[in-house]
Amino acid sequence: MTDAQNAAERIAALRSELDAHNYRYYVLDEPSVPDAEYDRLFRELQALEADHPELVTPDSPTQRVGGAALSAFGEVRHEVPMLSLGNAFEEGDLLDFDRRVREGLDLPAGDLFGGGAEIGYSCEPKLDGLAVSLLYEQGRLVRGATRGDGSMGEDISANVRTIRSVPLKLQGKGWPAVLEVRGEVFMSKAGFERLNAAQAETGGKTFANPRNAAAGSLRQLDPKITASRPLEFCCYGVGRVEGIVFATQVGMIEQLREWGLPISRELKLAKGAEACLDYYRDIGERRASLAYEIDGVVFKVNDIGQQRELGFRAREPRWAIAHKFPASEELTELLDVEFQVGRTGAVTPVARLRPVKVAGVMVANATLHNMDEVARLGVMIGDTVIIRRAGDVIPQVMQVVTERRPADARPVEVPQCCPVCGSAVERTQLVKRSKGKETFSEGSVYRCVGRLACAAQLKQAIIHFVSRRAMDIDGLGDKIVEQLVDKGLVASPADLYTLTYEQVVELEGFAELSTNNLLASIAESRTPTLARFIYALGIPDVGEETAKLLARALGSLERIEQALPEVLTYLPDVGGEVAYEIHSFFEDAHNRAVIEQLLARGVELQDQGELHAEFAASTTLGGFLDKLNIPFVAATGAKNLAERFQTLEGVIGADWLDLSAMKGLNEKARQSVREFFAKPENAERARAIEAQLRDFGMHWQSEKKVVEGLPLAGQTWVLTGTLDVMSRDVAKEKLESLGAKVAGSVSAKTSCVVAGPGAGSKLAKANELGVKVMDEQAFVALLDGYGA
Ligand code: 9MJ
Repeated sequence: MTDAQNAAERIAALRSELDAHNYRYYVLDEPSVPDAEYDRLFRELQALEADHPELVTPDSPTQRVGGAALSAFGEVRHEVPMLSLGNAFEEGDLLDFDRRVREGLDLPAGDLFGGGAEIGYSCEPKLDGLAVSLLYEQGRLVRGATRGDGSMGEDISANVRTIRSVPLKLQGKGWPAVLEVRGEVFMSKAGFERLNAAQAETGGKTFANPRNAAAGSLRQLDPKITASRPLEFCCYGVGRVEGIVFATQVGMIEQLREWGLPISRELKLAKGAEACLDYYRDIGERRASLAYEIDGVVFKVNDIGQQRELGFRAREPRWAIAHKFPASEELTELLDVEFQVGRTGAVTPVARLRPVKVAGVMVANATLHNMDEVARLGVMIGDTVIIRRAGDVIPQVMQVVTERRPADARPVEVPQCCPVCGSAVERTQLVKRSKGKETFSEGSVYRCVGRLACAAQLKQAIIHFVSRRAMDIDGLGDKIVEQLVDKGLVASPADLYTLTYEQVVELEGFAELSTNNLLASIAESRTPTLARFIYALGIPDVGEETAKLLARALGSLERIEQALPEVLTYLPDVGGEVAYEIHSFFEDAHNRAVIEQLLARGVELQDQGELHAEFAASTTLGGFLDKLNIPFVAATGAKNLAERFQTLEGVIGADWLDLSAMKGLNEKARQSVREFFAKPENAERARAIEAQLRDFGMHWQSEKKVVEGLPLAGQTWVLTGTLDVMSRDVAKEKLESLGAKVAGSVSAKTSCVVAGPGAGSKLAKANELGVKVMDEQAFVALLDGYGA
């Protein structure tokens, strides 16, 4: 075989493998290989095509990147018009629609028992994006077009080709010679956030919402810009089709999925209008946790014969309807901006609005997050603003209608003194520690420095301290905490334990029985677990999970109090910032005094003692040296140092000759190592960290056993829900054997979430952040693939 024949075969094999991975990723939602493997195959294909340009075809996965920019879009005529949908806003509108459908089909309206003919409807969420048409001829994508006015649209072929979930070539078999697919191009909430953050950083245009971002990205004359935007596609119907007839709507969509087109995961068949309403309510409840924005749900008569019989009215099908969620954006006036003081002293701006009904709820306040957000919005008091209420979240100020700004609009200013206690308000500093240096920049948060001397912070601290998941003191509601603080009976959480009968019975709403009950539940709270106690302290950035982790890993309050920040960062999921928060909380004399008082007043921690140090797998000397942030010494340099000198003392004691004789460390780094350890405080600090790690039971591994080179090295996985085939512990072990870290919570840095049945908030979070999710079956297949 010639070289060219070899190349052609390999190219074909790579293309079909990449197509198959794409299909599993975008359509089946079951990634089969890690991104790194996909990228490797992709680069191999790119290299081969570069060597053999004659073998490049337009449907190759490499050809999505976008060609030359256009000066204008061409026009496209939709031979089958792209229709819009009629709307239902209330349940009654949907019942009317169902009645019209049954009348149109000459079906009985139902008997006395509510029976009669029930229509089957396909149900899907209504995506808030842009309708597009994709034309496939002989299974190849030949054209993409916008809806335009329904008869004439714009040719956006070059742009749709850049969307990874749009197949350039249909999969499987049996597709008709001509197939026009219709669906929505949209941007996930996570993709939108990422895009806006990147745009803000580079000084580009930011978008008000995912729909605008999707529209702005798709209607780009330069397809390279479109290619850089996180657009997605979901199909929900067909236009021109030659050589095949579909029997049902759901069957048709499922067939499209088999041909490689992404469809909604929420597609369902419902029998009758009541079942449609159940679907509407269910999706409505889950709306906030969906990964993308929707503005309602769409119902379509499932039987395509019946669709034909019903036909059209003006530009709307009689067989489909969009049931919209109540509008969730409104215009109102920003009357004032007040500043609230939170538990950690953060002084945050809150918008006071002229009350307005949004999605059925009166809204008078909205969050403004912080002063950076105020600046980003450019909002002034007196402005007309757009506010949005999404799901259950606090209403947000989305945008300012600057054209309506009154002449007397005033800027928003941070108070210099705390509005509650009068202490100074300081702007927080962001500290970045890197390579031995600390750099400071201004944070977006302002803080009241009054701490527990500030009534607002004290009240919030106590409300948190007594809450169910913390010390769990029953009968101490917010109003009572307020009274206790305002009357000066409680000036710190420790004072709860010296409250007397006489003091409590005097409070508003208290009598003998309720007083005794409250005092009993305070007494009962004296024996918390270590984890609850740590959580109750309200350390900034330490939630329940981190508190549990600290308690489990270090086993005693004393060890947690003494842990050095560098040591804390060895715990899974504890980053530098959190570690410094924990450390500085316990360094603070006032905090220590409160803890001592709590212990002196009878709080007795349970389950102390055991150390279960859950240190990350890669505790090597190289990793340790890397954490010291020696200037100019990167991870590989640190590893080489460790290999050469074997112990920390060896590195500290290395002289100039030893260092110059070593490979894998450049001149600058060598110099820097010497200078670093020449300072006694650095050497002492390194020794102290190492000693504490040993004290805490860290097992040191030899340099050879590092995870680098393992297939999942550098990745963080999260397991959630129940797993059937193996226990979580086994799954964790297997992942770790492949080099992955297994974490307890989902963040933007999570590589993949394995979700079994019953998965809840972690799955929702993953969807919200656009983190990859796989079920157990796909996970087992992946492990099999690696022989784990
Ligand atoms: C959206 N936007 O999700 C239709 N749509 O059907 C769904 N739009 C539609 N169907 C016919 N799911 C015209 C528009």
